[in-house]
Parts: sequence; C-alpha cells; structure tokens
Amino acid sequence: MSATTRYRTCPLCEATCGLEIATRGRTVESIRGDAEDPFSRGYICPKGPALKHLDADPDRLRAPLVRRGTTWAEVGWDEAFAEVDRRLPPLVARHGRDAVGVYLGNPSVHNLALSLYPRALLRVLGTRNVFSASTVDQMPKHVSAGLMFGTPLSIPVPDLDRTRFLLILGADPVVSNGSLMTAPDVRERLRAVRARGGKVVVVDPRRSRTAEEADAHHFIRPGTDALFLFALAETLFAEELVRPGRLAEHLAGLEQVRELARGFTPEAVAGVCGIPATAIRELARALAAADGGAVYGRVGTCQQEFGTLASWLVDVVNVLTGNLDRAGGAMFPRAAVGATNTRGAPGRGKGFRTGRRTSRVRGVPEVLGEFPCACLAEEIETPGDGQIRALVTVAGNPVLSTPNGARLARALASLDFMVSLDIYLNETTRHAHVILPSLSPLEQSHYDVALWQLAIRNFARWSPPVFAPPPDRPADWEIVLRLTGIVMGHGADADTAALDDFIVRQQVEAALGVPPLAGRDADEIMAALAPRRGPDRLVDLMLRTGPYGDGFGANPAGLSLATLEARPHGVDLGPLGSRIPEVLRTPSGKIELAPDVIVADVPRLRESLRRVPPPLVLVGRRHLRSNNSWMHNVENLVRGRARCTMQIHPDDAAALGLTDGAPARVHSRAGTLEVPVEVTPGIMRGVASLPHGWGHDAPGTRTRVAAAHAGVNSNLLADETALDPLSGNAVLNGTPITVEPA
Ligand SMILES: Nc1nc2c(c(=O)[nH]1)N[C@H]1C(S)=C(S)[C@@H](COP(=O)(O)OP(=O)(O)OC[C@H]3O[C@@H](n4cnc5c(=O)[nH]c(N)nc54)[C@H](O)[C@@H]3O)O[C@H]1N2
Ligand SMILES: Nc1nc2c(c(=O)[nH]1)N[C@H]1C(S)=C(S)[C@@H](COP(=O)(O)OP(=O)(O)OC[C@H]3O[C@@H](n4cnc5c(=O)[nH]c(N)nc54)[C@H](O)[C@@H]3O)O[C@H]1N2
Ligand code: SF4
Ligand SMILES: [Mo]
Repeated sequence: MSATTRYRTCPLCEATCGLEIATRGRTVESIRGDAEDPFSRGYICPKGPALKHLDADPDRLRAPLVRRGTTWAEVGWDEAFAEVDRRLPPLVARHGRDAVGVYLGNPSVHNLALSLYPRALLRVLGTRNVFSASTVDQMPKHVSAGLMFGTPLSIPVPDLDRTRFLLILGADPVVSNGSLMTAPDVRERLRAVRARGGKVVVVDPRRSRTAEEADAHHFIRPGTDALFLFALAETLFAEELVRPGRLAEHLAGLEQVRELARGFTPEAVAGVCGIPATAIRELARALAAADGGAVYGRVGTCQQEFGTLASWLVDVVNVLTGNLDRAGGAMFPRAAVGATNTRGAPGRGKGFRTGRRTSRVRGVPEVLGEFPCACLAEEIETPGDGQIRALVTVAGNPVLSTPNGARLARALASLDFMVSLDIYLNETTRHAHVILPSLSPLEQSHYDVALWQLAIRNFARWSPPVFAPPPDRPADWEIVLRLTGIVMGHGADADTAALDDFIVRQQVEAALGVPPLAGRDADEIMAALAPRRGPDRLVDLMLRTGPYGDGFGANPAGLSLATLEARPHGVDLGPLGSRIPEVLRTPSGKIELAPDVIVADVPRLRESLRRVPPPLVLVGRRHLRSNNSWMHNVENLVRGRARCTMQIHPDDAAALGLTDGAPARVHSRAGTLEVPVEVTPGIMRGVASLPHGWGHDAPGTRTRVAAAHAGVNSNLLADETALDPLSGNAVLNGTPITVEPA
C-alpha cells in the first residue's frame, strides 16, 4: 500500500492546529504540524500526534454497548436503537418531557456533527432540563458579552499578533493552548509581543508557565479579580485616563460605571487581592498608555463567585482605555461560518437576556436555554413533577468535570434510563444503559464552527475525513437523528436522510428572506447543495451565506466548501478588523457598559471587601499533556511522573506538617480525598492547586491506561452549591479546604 499525506485540523483543543497526517492503508504512520498552514505555521503540541493513539486505542468503543445489570453486551446498531426506543418514549409518555435531561460535554464543540445536530434532538425533546460544560467553564463570559454587545459569542479576543501590552488573568495559554482566544502556538506569539517591545503581565495565584514567559507576574487571591479590575477602572477615572476614543459615541452607561467604581480604590482592594496598590496603579497607567493593549481573562476569572462581574470588567477596562475594537487591543473576529453577529441587520438587534425560566429545585435562572450543571444531581434526586428520570449525555464526563462528582455519580446510578454518546466506558458512561460511540475523529469531516468565531485571525479550514468510516457504522449526525426520530415517535429506524433534508431546508428557508439569498428559491439552493449531506452540507450553506460566501452566485469570488476543499492548508482571511458599531446586536445599538443585571450584582462584590478570607483555598491547573478528563488513556501522554498532585507553598506545608511527595487528606464542604503533596514556591501562600479530570479508579470502567494512572477527582471537593448567580457557573476556584497529613 502506498503512503498518502492528508491535512486536517486537530480537534482536541481550541488552538485548531493544522496537522499533516501520513497514512498507509487504514493506519496512521505519523502526525506532524502542517508547516504550510498559514495559521498554525507547523506548530502542534504533544496531543496532536497522540490522535494516532486515540484512533488506534483498543479501549475506544467501536460498537454500541447495552448494559444488563452489571454486564455489558456489545450489540449491533439496530439493536442499540431498539433498546432506546423500547425505554425512552414510554418514560416521556408517562412522566412528561422534563423527565429527560441532557448534558452536552466539551468535545461536542470540537466535533462538527455534535456541534450542529443535537439542537434538533433538543427541539423534539422539548425538555427544560438542558445542561452543559459551559456552566463549569465560560458561561459568565457569554452573559457579559451578550449583555454588552448583544450576542453571547460576541467575545472580544486579544489581537495577539499586534498587541503591545497584554494583561492575562486566570489563564495559562502556554499550557492550555488558549481558550476563548483561538491561537496556535501562544508561547511563540507571546515571545513576539516582547520581541517587538511590548509587555506581558500575568495575574494568577500560581506562577504558571505563562507567568514564566511574562515580564511580570502578580499573585492574586482566588476570586478577587473583579475587585482588582474595578480598581484598575477606578484608577483610570481618578487619574483622568479614561479615553474611549472613537468608541465614545457608541457607549451607553459610561457615567454609571464611573459611579460604580467609586470606593474600589487600589488601596481598598489591595489587601483582599494580595496585590500592592502601587502595582495596580502602575498597571492601569500602562494599559492606558499602551499603543494597543488588551486585558484577557479566562477560566480563572469565570469559575469563581464573581465570574460575570470579572468577565464584564475585563471588557470595561478594554473600553475605558480605548483598546476595544482597535488594532493591538481586544477585537471582534469576523468568522466565515456560524456567527450570529454577522447575520441580520448590522448594528442593532434583539439583545440578550437570561432567566426566562428557573430550575425546579434551586430556582436558579436559565442562561442560554440551560440550567447550571451543578444543579443536575438535585434535579435527578428530588421527587416531584419534572424530576429527571432519564439522561442523555453527549461527549461529556460530568462525574469528573462538575462539582461534587460523588453526589452526581450516586444520582446517575438512580436513573431509570441513561444513554451516552461517548467513545469510552468511563466514570460517567458506566452509569448508562446504552452507549453509542462516535466514529474516530479521523473518520469524520471537521470544521470549527464555534472556535473560529474567537480566532485571533480570520481563518477557515476544511477537513475531510482521513479514513472512510467502517461501512456498518452510522456517522455521528445519523446517531443524533436516529435518536431524534425515536423521540418523534418514528421508531428505531427513522429516515435520517429525510430528517436531514428537513433540517437543511428549514435553514435555507430562513436564509431566503435576507441578502445574499433574498428573492432566491429554496429548491434551487437545495439543488446547489446536492449531493452533500449531513454536516458537510450545513457548513457549505453557512459558508456560502456567510460574510465571505459566494452567495450561491451572488458573489462568484466568494467562498464555498468546494473552494475550501481545494485549499487543504486553510484560507487566511486576514487580521482582525474594526467592527464597532456593525458587530453590535443590542436593542440600543450601543455598547451597554452598565447592564442592569450586572449593576445589580455590584453590591455583592462591595460586601466581599469586608470578608475575612479563608486560610486555605483550592484552585485548579492544567498540564500540556492532558485534556480535561479523557485523554488519560493514551500511554504517551500519561507516562512519567504522576501529575495529579496538590501543590502548596513551602510555608503552608510547614505550618500544616505536610512533606513533599507524602499524601495529604483534604476536606471541603463537599467531600474528602487523599492526594500526594507537591511543595513549591510557585504558588501563593494560602492557596493549593489540584488539576481536574483525574480519578479513574471507579469500578466497571474500560480505560485500562487511565486506570493505571488514576489520580483523584478534584471535583469531589468542589462545592455544587456555590454558583456565580448571574451565569450559574460553578465556583471551581477558591474552594475553602482544610488539609492534614494522611
Ligand atoms: N475542578 C475543575 N473542574 C473542571 C474544570 C476546572 O478547571 N476545574 N474545567 C472545566 C472545563 S473548562 C470543562 S470544558 C469541563 C469539561 O467537562 P466535560 O465535557 O463533561 O468533560 P470532558 O473531560 O471533556 O469529557 C469529554 C467526554 O467526551 C468523550 N468524547 C471525547 N471525544 C468524543 C467524540 O468525538 N464523540 C463522543 N461522543 N464523545 C467523545 C470522552 O470520552 C469523555 O467522556 O470540565 C470542567 N471541570
Ligand atoms: N493541556 C490542556 N489544554 C487544555 C485543557 C486541558 O485540560 N489541558 N482544557 C481545555 C479547556 S476545556 C479549556 S476551557 C481551556 C482553559 O484554558 P485556561 O483558561 O488557560 O486554563 P488553565 O490552564 O486552567 O488556566 C487557568 C489559570 O487560572 C488560575 N486561577 C485559578 N483561580 C484564579 C482566580 O481566582 N483568579 C485568577 N486570576 N487566576 C486564577 C490558575 O492558577 C490557572 O493558572 O484549556 C483547554 N486546553
Ligand atoms: S495545541 Fe495540541 S491539542 Fe491543541 S489543536 Fe494544537 S495540536 Fe491539537
Ligand atoms: Mo473548557
């Protein structure tokens, strides 16, 4: 068999690196970075080549599993769907729609079919009980962006390649490869900032890898970023450094922000944040003076009790310093596919709101049609109308990823029925009755619909499958549509092609009213999209009706899927450009600098200034060779020194009688665990750090490599009752703990 070279996007993290994959027959010979890729320029991290091992992993499920008691049977696809059809519709008929819960995990954003098709399933299910990994991650940013700019994915990203001052809070992009900032090879790009005379400053309770690359690093007490950011804003007002520049005429609420900032002086917050007032003032001045500067915050600023306030203040400071929507500042990408901020009339829209309903047990508001995943367990446990009795998980491992995993595991074990779309039998899916595995990433086409809406350059790259899927297996979109058919009452073998045609036609019809398809005919557009099916057809439609699209002939030089197919290294659509006011979709047509919902939460923050901080709190961290909970079954990635350790400062270790390498017992309100201690000066006093995604020692899983490197589940300690009230995001950082030698 001859060797072939294929190019595709790595689907594992938000960096979206271009891969060059050498294959022979059905085997991968090697995976390298694609040097000709204009965006990733040959960069990859160690996880990219590990796709080869993921593809070949004998533990990766290739056929559906059905559980009968404690034994699993590998069954054919028809039998698996028949089992779902036998159990799910009667349950809905008896207990109502809300009796079915859905949890969407992180990889459903990184899998094209799973990012486009579950919404059809959710629609026919009609349940209020929708949950996702967003509420352990970035929901606060969706809320602040939605309220300020009108759509929840209008999130400004640092213009990394042109910025001259970057303030990074609660992110470690050298390790995570960036998040809500799609940028391959962040380390090199940060080095370039410094090489052109710019500065990088990191604010983090740990001296992270990113901090080591920076000009300056300040430890901050977990959960106090909003105070710190308010103090930056207060300084800008007090020292008359507020210069929104050309944004001024597009702002609403500037004076209100000035009022809100009063009292949050650097001196008032310094003690609580652990950052000297002089350092805060200097940072405010440096940002104001920078010729293109940006504040960037990520999970550290979201997974905390003031997540929405911190996320909002990041953009407030960017506005006050005139850095929003300016080269080198924080800018809005203009994505080729899927962005709501390129659709409809530019500059004004319906805006964004939350709380259209509240959760049954705790009464917390809905955000983006979801309830906090920290509420999932109680919705399963608590009897009454609307109790969740069946659960569908899609590419998620909430037992390891969401707070109080032990309670959730018990709740899952009590469900009447659970079906998981997943590639492993793991800590979560072991509770399922039916597991329906995806194809290998290398057997599917790919396009990053969400992540290129957050990219530091406008970019598009199409990835056809590297290998043809095995003939007996449904594609992921067909799996979702067969479930959809079952819920619709069509039985176990719904006509997925007809459902798919229906979905696409609906989207075509929705696009007919507006340019570039105004006045065109649905049949004509459907014919032009033929013979593509599934996600490929949807991407072609979105691309061609998008801002760079060929408009089905209206703009012949524009993009279609065919043009992307001819450019396997990707198409560079240029650096980010100014988009204010056109990007806005607020009802006022302004940037809402002081949305009511957010303003109402400021007193809670002010109160926190009076609190006595707990003596020891827990935060997370990531490792380059890891990816949340599910890449630990790849030997190459877990080999070597155990990484699931609790880092603690030498002074704290001494005070608590802890020794490096010895086990400690850790307690929180939610639970207790034992973990080896790692004593390091690279962490703030009063803070300990434990990575999440470990704890692969549950019985009945089928991930042999991961089980041999089990580690502990840090989310046994995270408190499911602690939420950011505006977004419902879990407070995963800043959890009060006590520690003793074990
Ligand atoms: N304490 C603490 N907890 C955290 C975090 C933290 O920083 N600290 N981070 C949070 C964040 S940011 C996130 S995003 C969440 C992630 O939370 P989750 O999305 O719930 O968890 P993952 O670990 O990403 O699990 C992904 C699941 O998808 C499966 N999978 C992988 N690829 C595919 C595929 O192609 N198809 C299908 N069907 N399944 C697939 C895997 O086997 C695994 O079961 O964790 C959160 N939890
Ligand atoms: N290698 C690897 N890459 C990944 C992942 C992975 O698991 N491993 N997960 C992917 C996912 S799903 C996501 S969402 C992204 C996340 O990407 P990042 O946001 O860059 O995530 P982390 O590397 O966890 O960095 C978060 C930082 O916040 C700090 N921190 C904790 N609490 C606070 C606080 O209160 N304030 C401040 N200022 N800092 C705080 C932590 O010490 C840590 O350094 O990474 C993605 N990429
Ligand atoms: S940084 Fe690594 S995991 Fe992320 S896309 Fe690139 S190669 Fe894949
Ligand atoms: Mo995430």
